[in-house]
Amino acid sequence: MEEGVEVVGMYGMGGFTETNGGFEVVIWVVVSKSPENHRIQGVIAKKLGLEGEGWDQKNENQRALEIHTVLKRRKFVLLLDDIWEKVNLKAVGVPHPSRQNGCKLAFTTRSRDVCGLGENTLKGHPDIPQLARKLAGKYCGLPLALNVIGETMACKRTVHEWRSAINDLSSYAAEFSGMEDEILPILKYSYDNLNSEQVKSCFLYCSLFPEDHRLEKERLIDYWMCEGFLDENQSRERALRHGYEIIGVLVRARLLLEEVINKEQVKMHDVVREMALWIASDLGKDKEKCIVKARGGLCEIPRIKNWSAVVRMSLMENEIEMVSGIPECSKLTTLFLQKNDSLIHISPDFIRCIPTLVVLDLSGNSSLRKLPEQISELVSLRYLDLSWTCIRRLPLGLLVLKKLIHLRLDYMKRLKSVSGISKLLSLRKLQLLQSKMSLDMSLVEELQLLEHLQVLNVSIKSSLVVEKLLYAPRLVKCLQVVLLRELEEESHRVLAFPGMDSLRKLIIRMCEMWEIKAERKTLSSTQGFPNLSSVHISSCNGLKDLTWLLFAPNLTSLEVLDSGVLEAIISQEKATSVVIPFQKLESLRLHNLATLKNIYWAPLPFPCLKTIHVTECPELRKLPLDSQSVSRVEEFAIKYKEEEWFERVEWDDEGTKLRFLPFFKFFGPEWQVTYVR
Ligand SMILES: *[C@@H]1O[C@H](CO)[C@@H](O)[C@H](O)[C@H]1NC(C)=O
Ligand SMILES: *[C@@H]1O[C@H](CO)[C@@H](O)[C@H](O)[C@H]1NC(C)=O
Ligand SMILES: *[C@@H]1O[C@H](CO)[C@@H](O)[C@H](O)[C@H]1NC(C)=O
Ligand SMILES: *[C@@H]1O[C@H](CO)[C@@H](O)[C@H](O)[C@H]1NC(C)=O
Ligand SMILES: *[C@@H]1O[C@H](CO)[C@@H](O)[C@H](O)[C@H]1NC(C)=O
Ligand SMILES: CC(=O)N[C@H]1CO[C@H](CO)[C@@H](O)[C@@H]1O
Repeated sequence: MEEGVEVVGMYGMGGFTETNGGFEVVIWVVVSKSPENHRIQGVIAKKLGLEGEGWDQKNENQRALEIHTVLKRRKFVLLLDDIWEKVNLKAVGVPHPSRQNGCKLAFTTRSRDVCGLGENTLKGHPDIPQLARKLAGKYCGLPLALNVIGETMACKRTVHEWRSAINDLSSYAAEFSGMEDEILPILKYSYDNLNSEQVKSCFLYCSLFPEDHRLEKERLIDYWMCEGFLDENQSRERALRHGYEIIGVLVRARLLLEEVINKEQVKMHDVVREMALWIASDLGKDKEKCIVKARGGLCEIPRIKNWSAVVRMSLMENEIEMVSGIPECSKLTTLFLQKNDSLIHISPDFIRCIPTLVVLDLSGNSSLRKLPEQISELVSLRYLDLSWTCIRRLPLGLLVLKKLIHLRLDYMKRLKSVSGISKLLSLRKLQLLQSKMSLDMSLVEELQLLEHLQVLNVSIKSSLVVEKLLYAPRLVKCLQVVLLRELEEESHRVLAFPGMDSLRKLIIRMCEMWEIKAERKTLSSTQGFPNLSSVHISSCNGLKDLTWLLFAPNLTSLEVLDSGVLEAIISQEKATSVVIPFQKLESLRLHNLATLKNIYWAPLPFPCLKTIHVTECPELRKLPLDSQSVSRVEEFAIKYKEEEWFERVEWDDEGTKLRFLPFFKFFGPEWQVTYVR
C-alpha cells in the first residue's frame, strides 16, 4: 500500500485476501499456463460491467480500447494469479500503474523469468547477482526454501561464500544450514500423506535421476514394473494404467511436476528431489542405502564404507572408465550406469559382486563394446538397457537370464545378431529400433516362440519380412513402433502391410515401393491401424499416393517429406472404402513434394486440425477445405514459406477463402531456426 510502489511481484504459491484499501475496483484474474488476452479481457469486462450487448462481437483491439477507457478513470488494483509467461497489459487494455494514477498491479508466478530480483541486497560484489540468480533458480516455486536460504545467505558478502553455498546445495543439500531441520520436514508432510507404501516407493525412485531430468512417464512405469512396485501379474494395460494413476497422485501432491509442453514427461523439483534422497537414506541416518551420484563428475566408482548396505546406486552421467571388483553388495537391486561415454570395461569380478541385481541400465555408453559372459550370474535381472552402446553381439551368458522381462537394444550401430533371444523365456518387451540388427526372417521365427512378448519396437529392412508378418499374428499384435528403412529385395512393387492393432508410430524412410496396401487378411477388426497416431514418410521415391491411410482412423500427426513422385495423399481412384479420413488429425506437414497435386479430392471436416504446414509443394494448389472445415479456427494455422505458393492457392468459393485467409502464417528463415529446436 506504500506510495511509490506501483508494481509488486510475488513468488510462489498461496492466496490473496481481497482487501479493498482505497481502491475503486479490485480485479482478480487467474491467468494459468497460457495467457489468453481474450479470456483475461472477459474477466475484466465482467467486473467492469462491460459485458453487455455487442461485446462478444468485438475483437481484441476493440475490447482493449473499451477496457482502457474505463480503467483510465478509476483507481484499480489488478491481481494476476499464477502467471507462467509475460502478459501483455497493453494488448489487454490495462493502463500502466503509476504513482500518478495510484493504481497497483500484483502478480504471482512460479517462473523466475517473470519475476525480477531485488537489487539493493545484491550489491556486495558484481558477481553476486548472477550467483544469487542461480541459487534462487534452484528453489523457484518453493517460497519456504527461498526464505530459509535467503536468511542464511543474507549475511554473506563474498563471492566465495556464494559459490560454496551453490556447491553444497548441489552435492548434498540436506547438509545445508536450515535444510534438514526446517525445509525437508515440512516438505515431508506431502510425502507422509501419500496413501500407500507402493506410491512412496515409486516416488523415491524418481530421485535416482539427475537434477532437472525429464522422465518419460511410460519409461518410468517400465522401471517400476521391473522393480516389482506394480503387480506384475496383471495385464500390461492394467499395470500401465496403474502406473499412470500413481504418477497422477504424485503430480497432484506436487511431488512430481508435469512438463508444460510435453505432457508425457515429468520432472522433480530440485528440493523435492533432495527430500526424496534424504528419505531414501532413512532420514539421513543410513546414507549408503541409496547412493546417487548422477552427473557427479566421477571418474571411478565412489568409495563406499559398507557396500553390503547399498540397495540402489545411480552413477549415470559420469566419466567412469571401468568398473571392477568391489566387495560383495548383497542387497544391490538397481544400478544406473547409463550415459558415460568413457565407460570401456565392466569386469567379471564386478558382476560377481552384484548377484541380486534386478535393474541394470548401461545405455548411452558409446565406448562400451563388450559385456562379460559372467552376466549370466545376474539371475534376478529383469531390466537391461544396452541402447546406444557399441556391443556387437549379446554374450551367450545373457541368454540364460530367465527372469529378464525388458530388454532395450536401440541404436546399437554394431549389433550384428541377437540370435538365441528365444531363450529369454520371460521377455515381455523388446526394443530394437535403429540398430544394425533389424527384424529378419530368423528373428521373426525366434520371437514367435516368446509366449509372453507384449511389446516390440523394431526396424525392418526387408519387404519379405513385412510379408512374413502377415502370417505371424501374435507378433504383429506386439508391434508399437515400426521403422521401415531402405527395404531390400525388388522394390518396384506393392508392399502388403498387415493390419496392426497396437501400432502407434510408423516411420518409412528411403523405400522405393510403388504402393503400400493395408492387407486385411490378418485384421481382427475392420480398422487396420486403430491405434496408429503418428506417421512419418520421407524419401520414398516410388509412392504415388498414401491411400492406405484410410485405415488409420486415429492418426493425429502426418509428415510426408522429400518424395518426388507423390501425387495425392488419398487417391480418389484407389479409395475403396467410404470412411472420412483425418477425423483425428491435428498436424499435417508436407515438404518438398514436387508432384503433389492434392491431399483429398473433396473438402474434409478436419474437426481436430491445428496446423497444416506446406513448404516446397509447388503443384499443390488446393487444400481440402470448405467453409465448414476445421471447427476450432482460433487455434488453427496454415504455415508456409513461399509467397508465390500462397498467392496461387485456389478456393472453391469466396466464403472459404475469407474464412481461411487470416490463418495463413508466413514463416521465413527465422522461423526455421525455432522449428529445428
Ligand atoms: C505373480 O504370480 C506368481 C506365480 O503365479 C507368484 O509367484 C507371484 O507372487 C505373483 N506376484 C505378485 C506380485 O502377486
Ligand atoms: C553394513 O550394512 C549392513 C546392512 O545394512 C549391516 O547389517 C552391517 O552391520 C553394516 N556393517 C557395518 C560394518 O556397518
Ligand atoms: C515402444 O515405443 C513406444 C512409443 O514410443 C514406447 O511408449 C514404448 O515404451 C516402447 N516399447 C518399449 C519396449 O520400450
Ligand atoms: C490402443 O490405445 C489405447 C489407448 O492408448 C489402449 O488403451 C489400447 O490398449 C490400445 N490397443 C491396443 C490393441 O494396443
Ligand atoms: C480409434 O478409432 C476407433 C473408431 O474409429 C475407436 O473405436 C477407438 O477407440 C479409437 N482408438 C483410440 C486409441 O483412440
Ligand atoms: C553419452 C552421454 O550422455 N555421456 C555423458 C557421460 O557423462 C558426461 C559427464 O556427466 C556427460 O557430459 C556425457 O554427456
